[in-house]
Amino acid sequence: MTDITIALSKGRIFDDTAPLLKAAGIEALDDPESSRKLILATNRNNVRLIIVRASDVPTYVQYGAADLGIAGKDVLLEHGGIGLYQPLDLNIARCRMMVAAPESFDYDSAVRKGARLRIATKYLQTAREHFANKGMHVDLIKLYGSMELAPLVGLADAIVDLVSSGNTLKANHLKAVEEIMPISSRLIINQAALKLKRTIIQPVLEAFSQAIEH
Ligand code: PRT
Ligand code: MG
Repeated sequence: MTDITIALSKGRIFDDTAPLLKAAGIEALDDPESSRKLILATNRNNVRLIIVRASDVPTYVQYGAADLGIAGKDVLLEHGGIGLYQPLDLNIARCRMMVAAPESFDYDSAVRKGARLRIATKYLQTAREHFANKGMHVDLIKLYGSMELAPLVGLADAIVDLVSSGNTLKANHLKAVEEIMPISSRLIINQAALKLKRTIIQPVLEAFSQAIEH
């Protein structure tokens, strides 16, 4: 069997990956924004795309349900990367993982005083490691989205979330108080698939590598 399946999420990752796929000679026959199909055929009869939630991409690739995938570093850190080969930073869907708090909150002084902060986030692993490295004791509250709301209604003192333009923070009277790390998306490959399907995967890898903007 020499077919390959590539797992992608729609939205910014699909949009930023389409030019890279095109450079590798791969074009989807349907637009995932308008089509309800979860399996998209491409112009190449040996390549198909599957559309999954961004945070599910590593799972599909880990178990070999997809051979390749594109996932944010934020998602990969939470997943742990088991069974995945991560050969390329694609430098797409870039943003920053930040700690943010209400404009009126004096985060630096709370940290200096050793206050025990409540932090809401969907990125538990990343947040746990960040605050442990700072020697801070925090209570982490797991959320699945709209983290910006949590400090506004007293659920948390601060949040750990992704920021790109900063407009969402501003609209909710929050400010970034600490940068945790820059984030971009990576190509991930199932380790067994790379060995078994190298003749199809290797040219895709090379085309992506040529097409990446540095
Ligand atoms: O949306 P869904 O719940 O399905 O999943 P998702 O949010 O994980 O997926 P998606 O497609 O929104 O994001 C996919 C990947 O894009 C993420 O895993 C990141 O690696 C990357 N990315 C880049 C971002 C952003 N920029 C980003 N700004 N992901 C999310 N955001 C959100 C952020 O969480 C915040 O709520 O956008 C908001 C802030 O944006 P600004 O521009 O107002 O600062
Ligand atoms: Mg989203």
